[in-house]
Amino acid sequence: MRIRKVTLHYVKLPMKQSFTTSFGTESVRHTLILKVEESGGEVGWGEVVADGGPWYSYETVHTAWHVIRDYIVRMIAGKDVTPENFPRIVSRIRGHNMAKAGVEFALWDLKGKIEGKPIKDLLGGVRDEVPIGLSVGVIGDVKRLLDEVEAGLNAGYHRIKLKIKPGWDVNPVKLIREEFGDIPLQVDANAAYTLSDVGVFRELDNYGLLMIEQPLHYDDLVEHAELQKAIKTPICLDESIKSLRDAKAAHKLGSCRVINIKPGRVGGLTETKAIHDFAESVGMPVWIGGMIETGIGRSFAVAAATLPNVKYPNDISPSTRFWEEDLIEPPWLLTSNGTLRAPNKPGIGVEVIEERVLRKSVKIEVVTV
Ligand code: OSB
Ligand code: MG
Repeated sequence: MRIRKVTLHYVKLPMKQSFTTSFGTESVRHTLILKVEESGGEVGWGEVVADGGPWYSYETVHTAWHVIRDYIVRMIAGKDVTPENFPRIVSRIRGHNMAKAGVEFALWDLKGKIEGKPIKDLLGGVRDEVPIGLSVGVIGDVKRLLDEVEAGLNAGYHRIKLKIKPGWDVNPVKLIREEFGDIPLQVDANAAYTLSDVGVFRELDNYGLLMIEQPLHYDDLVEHAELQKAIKTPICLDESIKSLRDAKAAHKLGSCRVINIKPGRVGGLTETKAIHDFAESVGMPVWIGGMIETGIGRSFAVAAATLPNVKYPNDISPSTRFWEEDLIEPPWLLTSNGTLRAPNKPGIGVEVIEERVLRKSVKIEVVTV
Protein backbone atom coordinates (compact mmCIF):
# COMPACT_ATOMS: atom_id res chain seq x y z
CA MET A 1 0.00 0.00 0.00
CA ARG A 2 1.04 3.61 -0.46
CA ILE A 3 0.62 6.07 2.39
CA ARG A 4 -0.51 9.54 1.41
CA LYS A 5 -1.25 11.26 4.72
CA VAL A 6 -0.31 10.91 8.38
CA THR A 7 -2.04 12.91 11.12
CA LEU A 8 -0.32 13.13 14.52
CA HIS A 9 -2.39 13.86 17.65
CA TYR A 10 -0.82 14.71 21.02
CA VAL A 11 -3.55 13.41 23.32
CA LYS A 12 -3.85 13.99 27.07
CA LEU A 13 -6.28 11.67 28.80
CA PRO A 14 -6.95 12.08 32.53
CA MET A 15 -6.83 8.75 34.39
CA LYS A 16 -9.62 7.66 36.76
CA GLN A 17 -6.96 6.60 39.26
CA SER A 18 -3.27 7.41 39.30
CA PHE A 19 -0.77 4.60 38.82
CA THR A 20 2.54 4.43 40.70
CA THR A 21 5.53 2.32 39.70
CA SER A 22 9.07 2.31 41.07
CA PHE A 23 9.89 5.00 38.48
CA GLY A 24 7.04 7.44 39.11
CA THR A 25 3.34 8.28 39.28
CA GLU A 26 1.06 8.90 36.33
CA SER A 27 -2.35 10.55 36.59
CA VAL A 28 -2.77 11.98 33.09
CA ARG A 29 -1.78 9.77 30.18
CA HIS A 30 0.13 11.59 27.45
CA THR A 31 0.01 9.66 24.19
CA LEU A 32 0.46 10.03 20.45
CA ILE A 33 -2.41 8.82 18.31
CA LEU A 34 -1.75 8.36 14.59
CA LYS A 35 -4.24 8.42 11.74
CA VAL A 36 -2.66 6.96 8.61
CA GLU A 37 -4.40 7.18 5.22
CA GLU A 38 -3.45 5.14 2.16
CA SER A 39 -3.98 5.92 -1.51
CA GLY A 40 -7.11 3.76 -1.81
CA GLY A 41 -8.87 5.89 0.83
CA GLU A 42 -8.66 3.40 3.71
CA VAL A 43 -7.82 4.78 7.18
CA GLY A 44 -5.65 3.04 9.81
CA TRP A 45 -5.07 4.01 13.44
CA GLY A 46 -2.01 3.57 15.62
CA GLU A 47 -0.81 4.59 19.07
CA VAL A 48 2.69 5.30 20.34
CA VAL A 49 3.04 3.84 23.84
CA ALA A 50 5.68 6.37 24.93
CA ASP A 51 4.86 8.57 27.89
CA GLY A 52 5.10 12.32 28.48
CA GLY A 53 8.61 11.85 29.96
CA PRO A 54 11.59 9.50 29.52
CA TRP A 55 10.89 7.32 32.57
CA TYR A 56 9.97 3.83 31.41
CA SER A 57 12.10 4.36 28.30
CA TYR A 58 14.07 7.21 26.72
CA GLU A 59 11.24 7.76 24.25
CA THR A 60 8.57 10.39 24.87
CA VAL A 61 5.59 11.63 22.90
CA HIS A 62 7.81 14.46 21.65
CA THR A 63 10.72 12.27 20.52
CA ALA A 64 8.29 9.99 18.73
CA TRP A 65 6.60 12.99 17.07
CA HIS A 66 10.00 14.13 15.78
CA VAL A 67 11.10 10.70 14.57
CA ILE A 68 7.79 9.95 12.84
CA ARG A 69 7.36 13.35 11.19
CA ASP A 70 10.97 13.97 10.20
CA TYR A 71 12.22 10.46 9.38
CA ILE A 72 9.65 7.64 9.25
CA VAL A 73 7.20 9.49 7.02
CA ARG A 74 9.99 10.39 4.57
CA MET A 75 11.29 6.82 4.52
CA ILE A 76 7.91 5.33 3.59
CA ALA A 77 7.11 8.04 1.03
CA GLY A 78 6.57 6.61 -2.46
CA LYS A 79 7.16 3.00 -1.32
CA ASP A 80 4.90 -0.01 -1.39
CA VAL A 81 4.81 -0.49 2.36
CA THR A 82 3.38 -3.39 4.37
CA PRO A 83 3.49 -4.12 8.11
CA GLU A 84 5.91 -6.94 7.26
CA ASN A 85 8.42 -4.90 5.21
CA PHE A 86 8.07 -1.73 7.33
CA PRO A 87 10.72 -2.74 9.94
CA ARG A 88 13.28 -3.13 7.14
CA ILE A 89 12.32 0.18 5.53
CA VAL A 90 12.95 2.07 8.79
CA SER A 91 15.88 -0.04 10.01
CA ARG A 92 18.35 2.80 9.43
CA ILE A 93 16.75 4.52 12.43
CA ARG A 94 18.47 3.15 15.52
CA GLY A 95 16.12 2.51 18.41
CA HIS A 96 12.91 4.58 18.70
CA ASN A 97 10.90 1.37 18.73
CA MET A 98 7.81 3.01 20.18
CA ALA A 99 7.71 5.56 17.35
CA LYS A 100 8.18 2.79 14.78
CA ALA A 101 5.51 0.62 16.43
CA GLY A 102 2.94 3.42 16.34
CA VAL A 103 3.17 3.58 12.54
CA GLU A 104 3.48 -0.19 12.14
CA PHE A 105 0.26 -0.69 14.15
CA ALA A 106 -1.61 1.60 11.77
CA LEU A 107 -0.27 -0.45 8.84
CA TRP A 108 -1.68 -3.63 10.43
CA ASP A 109 -5.04 -1.90 10.85
CA LEU A 110 -4.92 -0.84 7.19
CA LYS A 111 -3.91 -4.31 5.99
CA GLY A 112 -6.70 -5.91 8.00
CA LYS A 113 -9.29 -3.47 6.70
CA ILE A 114 -8.14 -3.86 3.08
CA GLU A 115 -8.15 -7.67 3.29
CA GLY A 116 -11.28 -7.85 5.45
CA LYS A 117 -9.50 -9.75 8.26
CA PRO A 118 -8.96 -9.12 11.97
CA ILE A 119 -5.31 -8.57 12.94
CA LYS A 120 -5.35 -11.71 15.09
CA ASP A 121 -5.99 -13.80 11.95
CA LEU A 122 -3.22 -12.02 10.03
CA LEU A 123 -0.81 -12.86 12.88
CA GLY A 124 -1.89 -16.49 13.33
CA GLY A 125 -3.81 -16.10 16.59
CA VAL A 126 -5.44 -19.22 18.02
CA ARG A 127 -8.01 -17.95 20.54
CA ASP A 128 -10.97 -15.59 20.61
CA GLU A 129 -10.68 -14.57 24.25
CA VAL A 130 -7.52 -13.56 26.07
CA PRO A 131 -7.10 -13.90 29.86
CA ILE A 132 -6.34 -10.67 31.70
CA GLY A 133 -4.32 -10.03 34.85
CA LEU A 134 -4.50 -6.97 37.09
CA SER A 135 -1.44 -4.80 37.60
CA VAL A 136 -1.64 -3.10 41.00
CA GLY A 137 0.53 -0.02 41.44
CA VAL A 138 2.74 0.76 44.43
CA ILE A 139 0.03 1.78 46.88
CA GLY A 140 1.88 2.18 50.17
CA ASP A 141 -1.28 1.79 52.25
CA VAL A 142 -1.93 -1.80 53.33
CA LYS A 143 -5.71 -1.53 53.66
CA ARG A 144 -6.06 0.07 50.22
CA LEU A 145 -3.77 -2.56 48.72
CA LEU A 146 -5.86 -5.44 50.07
CA ASP A 147 -9.09 -3.73 48.95
CA GLU A 148 -7.73 -3.31 45.44
CA VAL A 149 -6.60 -6.94 45.24
CA GLU A 150 -9.96 -8.15 46.51
CA ALA A 151 -11.85 -6.02 44.00
CA GLY A 152 -9.61 -7.38 41.21
CA LEU A 153 -10.22 -10.98 42.21
CA ASN A 154 -13.97 -10.36 42.45
CA ALA A 155 -13.96 -8.78 38.99
CA GLY A 156 -12.49 -12.02 37.61
CA TYR A 157 -8.89 -11.04 36.83
CA HIS A 158 -6.78 -14.17 36.31
CA ARG A 159 -3.84 -13.05 38.43
CA ILE A 160 -2.54 -10.17 40.48
CA LYS A 161 0.70 -8.39 39.63
CA LEU A 162 2.07 -6.22 42.39
CA LYS A 163 4.40 -3.36 41.57
CA ILE A 164 7.29 -3.37 44.04
CA LYS A 165 10.17 -1.11 44.98
CA PRO A 166 12.71 -1.17 47.82
CA GLY A 167 10.73 -0.86 51.07
CA TRP A 168 7.50 -2.13 49.44
CA ASP A 169 8.19 -5.72 48.46
CA VAL A 170 8.27 -8.72 50.83
CA ASN A 171 5.78 -7.30 53.29
CA PRO A 172 2.90 -6.58 50.86
CA VAL A 173 3.47 -9.97 49.20
CA LYS A 174 3.29 -11.67 52.61
CA LEU A 175 0.08 -9.77 53.46
CA ILE A 176 -1.55 -10.73 50.16
CA ARG A 177 -0.65 -14.41 50.70
CA GLU A 178 -2.04 -14.30 54.25
CA GLU A 179 -5.27 -12.68 53.14
CA PHE A 180 -5.94 -14.42 49.81
CA GLY A 181 -3.98 -17.68 50.00
CA ASP A 182 -2.68 -19.38 46.92
CA ILE A 183 -3.87 -16.93 44.22
CA PRO A 184 -1.76 -16.52 41.04
CA LEU A 185 0.56 -13.71 42.11
CA GLN A 186 3.63 -12.05 40.61
CA VAL A 187 5.66 -8.89 41.17
CA ASP A 188 7.19 -6.22 38.91
CA ALA A 189 10.14 -4.11 40.10
CA ASN A 190 10.60 -1.97 36.97
CA ALA A 191 14.38 -2.15 37.43
CA ALA A 192 14.46 -0.79 40.99
CA TYR A 193 17.01 -3.22 42.49
CA THR A 194 20.65 -4.26 42.13
CA LEU A 195 22.41 -7.60 42.63
CA SER A 196 23.26 -6.55 46.17
CA ASP A 197 19.52 -6.95 46.92
CA VAL A 198 19.64 -10.70 46.28
CA GLY A 199 18.42 -11.21 49.87
CA VAL A 200 15.06 -9.62 49.00
CA PHE A 201 14.62 -12.02 46.08
CA ARG A 202 15.64 -15.03 48.19
CA GLU A 203 12.89 -14.02 50.63
CA LEU A 204 10.38 -13.56 47.81
CA ASP A 205 11.32 -17.12 46.74
CA ASN A 206 9.32 -18.35 49.74
CA TYR A 207 6.00 -17.02 48.43
CA GLY A 208 5.43 -19.15 45.32
CA LEU A 209 5.29 -16.23 42.90
CA LEU A 210 4.63 -16.99 39.23
CA MET A 211 7.55 -14.72 38.30
CA ILE A 212 9.55 -11.65 39.26
CA GLU A 213 9.47 -9.04 36.49
CA GLN A 214 12.48 -6.85 35.62
CA PRO A 215 14.15 -6.81 39.04
CA LEU A 216 17.44 -5.24 37.84
CA HIS A 217 18.66 -2.46 35.51
CA TYR A 218 16.38 -1.64 32.55
CA ASP A 219 19.01 -2.59 29.98
CA ASP A 220 20.66 -5.53 31.74
CA LEU A 221 20.92 -9.17 30.71
CA VAL A 222 24.16 -10.30 32.39
CA GLU A 223 23.26 -9.59 36.01
CA HIS A 224 19.75 -10.98 35.54
CA ALA A 225 21.43 -14.25 34.51
CA GLU A 226 23.41 -14.20 37.76
CA LEU A 227 20.29 -13.47 39.79
CA GLN A 228 18.31 -16.19 38.02
CA LYS A 229 20.98 -18.73 39.08
CA ALA A 230 20.65 -17.58 42.69
CA ILE A 231 16.84 -17.85 43.00
CA LYS A 232 14.09 -20.38 42.18
CA THR A 233 11.32 -18.01 41.05
CA PRO A 234 11.37 -17.46 37.27
CA ILE A 235 12.61 -14.04 36.20
CA CYS A 236 10.47 -12.33 33.55
CA LEU A 237 12.08 -9.58 31.49
CA ASP A 238 10.17 -6.52 30.29
CA GLU A 239 12.33 -3.38 29.76
CA SER A 240 15.49 -5.35 28.82
CA ILE A 241 13.88 -7.06 25.81
CA LYS A 242 13.59 -4.53 22.98
CA SER A 243 14.09 -6.87 20.05
CA LEU A 244 14.45 -10.45 18.87
CA ARG A 245 18.22 -10.03 19.32
CA ASP A 246 17.72 -9.24 23.01
CA ALA A 247 15.41 -12.26 23.41
CA LYS A 248 18.02 -14.54 21.85
CA ALA A 249 20.77 -13.12 24.05
CA ALA A 250 18.61 -13.46 27.16
CA HIS A 251 17.95 -17.08 26.32
CA LYS A 252 21.63 -17.80 25.64
CA LEU A 253 22.71 -16.18 28.90
CA GLY A 254 19.87 -17.58 31.01
CA SER A 255 18.70 -14.09 31.98
CA CYS A 256 15.01 -15.03 32.22
CA ARG A 257 12.52 -17.87 31.90
CA VAL A 258 9.57 -15.75 30.75
CA ILE A 259 9.22 -12.67 28.54
CA ASN A 260 6.64 -9.90 28.85
CA ILE A 261 6.34 -8.70 25.25
CA LYS A 262 4.96 -5.20 24.83
CA PRO A 263 4.36 -4.76 21.12
CA GLY A 264 5.02 -1.02 21.42
CA ARG A 265 8.37 -1.55 23.15
CA VAL A 266 9.75 -3.95 20.52
CA GLY A 267 8.81 -1.91 17.43
CA GLY A 268 5.47 -3.48 16.59
CA LEU A 269 3.63 -6.71 15.89
CA THR A 270 6.07 -8.09 13.30
CA GLU A 271 8.86 -8.11 15.93
CA THR A 272 6.38 -9.31 18.57
CA LYS A 273 5.60 -12.33 16.40
CA ALA A 274 9.31 -12.98 15.79
CA ILE A 275 10.08 -12.90 19.53
CA HIS A 276 7.02 -15.03 20.22
CA ASP A 277 8.06 -17.63 17.65
CA PHE A 278 11.65 -17.75 18.89
CA ALA A 279 10.52 -18.11 22.51
CA GLU A 280 8.15 -20.89 21.49
CA SER A 281 10.97 -22.72 19.68
CA VAL A 282 13.10 -22.74 22.86
CA GLY A 283 10.23 -23.55 25.23
CA MET A 284 10.05 -20.13 26.86
CA PRO A 285 6.50 -18.89 27.60
CA VAL A 286 5.53 -15.26 26.95
CA TRP A 287 2.67 -12.92 27.77
CA ILE A 288 1.60 -9.51 26.53
CA GLY A 289 2.20 -6.43 28.66
CA GLY A 290 0.52 -3.04 28.80
CA MET A 291 1.55 0.58 29.07
CA ILE A 292 -1.79 2.11 30.07
CA GLU A 293 -2.70 2.50 26.41
CA THR A 294 -5.99 3.91 25.23
CA GLY A 295 -8.38 1.47 23.58
CA ILE A 296 -6.56 2.01 20.28
CA GLY A 297 -3.25 0.66 21.58
CA ARG A 298 -5.01 -2.12 23.50
CA SER A 299 -6.37 -3.50 20.22
CA PHE A 300 -2.90 -4.50 19.03
CA ALA A 301 -2.04 -6.01 22.41
CA VAL A 302 -5.25 -8.08 22.33
CA ALA A 303 -4.38 -9.37 18.84
CA ALA A 304 -0.87 -10.33 20.04
CA ALA A 305 -2.31 -12.11 23.07
CA THR A 306 -4.16 -14.57 20.81
CA LEU A 307 -0.82 -16.13 19.75
CA PRO A 308 -0.27 -19.76 20.87
CA ASN A 309 2.83 -19.34 23.06
CA VAL A 310 1.14 -16.68 25.21
CA LYS A 311 0.88 -18.80 28.35
CA TYR A 312 0.16 -16.33 31.15
CA PRO A 313 -2.53 -13.70 31.78
CA ASN A 314 -1.90 -10.39 30.04
CA ASP A 315 -1.67 -6.80 31.34
CA ILE A 316 -4.33 -5.45 29.02
CA SER A 317 -6.67 -3.54 31.29
CA PRO A 318 -10.21 -3.00 30.07
CA SER A 319 -11.21 0.57 29.13
CA THR A 320 -13.08 1.03 32.40
CA ARG A 321 -9.94 0.67 34.55
CA PHE A 322 -8.29 3.93 33.57
CA TRP A 323 -10.71 5.88 31.34
CA GLU A 324 -13.96 7.71 31.96
CA GLU A 325 -14.42 7.62 28.22
CA ASP A 326 -12.13 5.61 25.95
CA LEU A 327 -11.32 6.72 22.39
CA ILE A 328 -13.09 3.70 20.86
CA GLU A 329 -16.46 1.97 20.70
CA PRO A 330 -17.33 -0.47 21.96
CA PRO A 331 -15.00 -0.11 24.94
CA TRP A 332 -12.79 -3.06 25.96
CA LEU A 333 -14.79 -4.80 28.68
CA LEU A 334 -13.73 -7.57 31.03
CA THR A 335 -16.01 -10.59 30.54
CA SER A 336 -17.24 -12.53 33.56
CA ASN A 337 -14.44 -15.02 32.72
CA GLY A 338 -11.81 -12.31 33.27
CA THR A 339 -11.03 -12.12 29.56
CA LEU A 340 -11.18 -9.62 26.72
CA ARG A 341 -12.84 -10.84 23.56
CA ALA A 342 -10.80 -10.40 20.38
CA PRO A 343 -13.19 -8.92 17.81
CA ASN A 344 -13.86 -10.66 14.52
CA LYS A 345 -14.10 -7.40 12.57
CA PRO A 346 -11.41 -6.30 10.09
CA GLY A 347 -8.29 -4.50 11.33
CA ILE A 348 -8.30 -3.39 14.96
CA GLY A 349 -11.93 -4.46 15.17
CA VAL A 350 -13.17 -1.48 17.17
CA GLU A 351 -14.34 1.91 15.97
CA VAL A 352 -12.10 4.88 16.74
CA ILE A 353 -14.26 7.87 17.70
CA GLU A 354 -12.37 10.61 15.89
CA GLU A 355 -14.35 13.38 17.55
CA ARG A 356 -13.00 12.22 20.94
CA VAL A 357 -9.44 12.00 19.63
CA LEU A 358 -9.72 15.57 18.36
CA ARG A 359 -11.34 16.83 21.57
CA LYS A 360 -8.55 15.34 23.71
CA SER A 361 -5.74 16.57 21.44
CA VAL A 362 -3.55 19.45 22.59
CA LYS A 363 -1.59 19.50 19.31
CA ILE A 364 -2.31 18.16 15.84
CA GLU A 365 -0.12 18.03 12.76
CA VAL A 366 -0.99 16.77 9.30
CA VAL A 367 1.86 15.47 7.16
CA THR A 368 1.20 14.86 3.50
CA VAL A 369 3.43 12.06 2.28
O1 OSB B 1 6.13 -2.41 33.62
O2 OSB B 1 4.36 -3.43 33.16
C1 OSB B 1 4.93 -2.38 33.37
C2 OSB B 1 2.43 0.58 33.14
C3 OSB B 1 3.29 1.58 32.79
C4 OSB B 1 4.63 1.32 32.66
C5 OSB B 1 5.12 0.04 32.88
C6 OSB B 1 4.27 -1.00 33.21
C7 OSB B 1 2.89 -0.71 33.37
C8 OSB B 1 1.85 -1.69 33.75
C9 OSB B 1 0.48 -1.35 33.24
O3 OSB B 1 2.03 -2.64 34.47
C10 OSB B 1 -0.49 -2.43 33.06
C11 OSB B 1 -1.61 -1.99 32.13
O4 OSB B 1 -1.38 -1.23 31.17
O5 OSB B 1 -2.73 -2.44 32.34
MG1 MG C 1 6.85 -4.41 33.63
